[in-house]
Amino acid sequence: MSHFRIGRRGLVLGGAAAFLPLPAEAKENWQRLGEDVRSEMRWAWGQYRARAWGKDQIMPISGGSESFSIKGKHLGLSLIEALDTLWLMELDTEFQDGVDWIKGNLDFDVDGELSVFETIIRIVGGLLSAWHACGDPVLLARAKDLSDRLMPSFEASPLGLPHRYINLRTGALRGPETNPAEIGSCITEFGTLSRATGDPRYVNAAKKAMVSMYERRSKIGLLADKIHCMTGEWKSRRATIGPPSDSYYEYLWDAWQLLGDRDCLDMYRVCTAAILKHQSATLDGRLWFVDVDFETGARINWEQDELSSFYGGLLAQGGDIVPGEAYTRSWDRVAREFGILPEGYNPETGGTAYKTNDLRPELADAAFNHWLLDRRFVWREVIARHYRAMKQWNKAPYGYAVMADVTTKQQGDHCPGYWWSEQMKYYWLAFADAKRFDYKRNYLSTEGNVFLGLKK
Ligand code: IFL
Repeated sequence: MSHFRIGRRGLVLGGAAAFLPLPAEAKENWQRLGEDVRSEMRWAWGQYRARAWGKDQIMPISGGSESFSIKGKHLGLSLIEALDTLWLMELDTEFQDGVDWIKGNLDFDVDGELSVFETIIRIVGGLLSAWHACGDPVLLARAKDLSDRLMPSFEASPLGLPHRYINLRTGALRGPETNPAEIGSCITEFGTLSRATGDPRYVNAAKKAMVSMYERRSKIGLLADKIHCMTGEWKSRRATIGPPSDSYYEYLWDAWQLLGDRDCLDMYRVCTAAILKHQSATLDGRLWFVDVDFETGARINWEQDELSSFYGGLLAQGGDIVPGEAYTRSWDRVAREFGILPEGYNPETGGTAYKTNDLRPELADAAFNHWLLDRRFVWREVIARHYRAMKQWNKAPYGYAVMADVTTKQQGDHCPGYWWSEQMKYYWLAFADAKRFDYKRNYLSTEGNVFLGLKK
């Protein structure tokens, strides 16, 4: 595999043949599909602007709003998540409107508790990518202020493992029992912040947490999914590539891609080899990654979490193209069988493990990564299917909605913040040949925030 330090999702293409469209590809009007995505984004933003401006989340069926984390207190979550997507789509009036709201209203001096992990990937990341887009120093200052309020969670542990929750004003900590994803998914946000401010404290804290986690792997190289952040004692035996471990593996790779961190690359290789050896399993010709005991490798069950479907794209980025593609194809088949992906799937029964659909981006994310690597039509098709299914089933009167039951297609009155940052961006970038995106050198975070590759 190539170790060029090109963006996480970028690549050097292998000759002009890679660009020649197949007949079926030529039939699809990709530009028009891209325009359709942009027009849906503009419509949804208009609904948010009119009914939930500055609120964390719009309720897309009732037109109400809901806070994300602190009851009754809003931090403009959806607005912040949307910004770089709007900028990439050249929706500049909307983008500036959002930036102005942040400058006039966003204040983190709040007596309330937030998830350290969610706050970093969504709010710190959203502010940093918007700052990259427009260079407004207020956005960087807000990202720094928020990160400074989160830092005590890393500093309180002798092992450098953050507590799960922190009070933004008092710094009070809660949630010492934590997991790989919440410990180890901040090095690209904090690395970007350290680069921008010249203060290495952020990236050092993120790296220490990742290494500390890694050092606790079992003899067969696997991590369990619950750990005490003060003692380092494991509190579960389950190894999974899904939640709550998923983005730990993603960020080992990402630290190499964005920051050129060789230690993280080495850790990625060791973890990936162990996962491929002990967790991959084939059933009826389809590849899955099963949950296993982290010390013995014994399978726990066959159930699959939709959140794991990002993993095929990550494997391909790391050079494990064959299992990566096979795994993404397994998930695409599930999406085709149900019309839309359920939160959980059981390959043994062929039925759902959880019936909901949380308006998730992971399959589009994986296909986007495959497409950036090889530009094959098949991945664009996967993304187009994902988009069309979402438009058909998740569209509600005032935005896009989760689904309470994929078998009955009954919607739920909730639109998660990541919707604004992730799939709408992946669709747009995959279909529209976006002028403002560098398709060769780029980096998108686990939340889809672009820290490298915005073209002015
Ligand atoms: O916050 C999102 C992000 O992609 C992540 N996990 C889950 C969310 C999307 O499903 O890391």
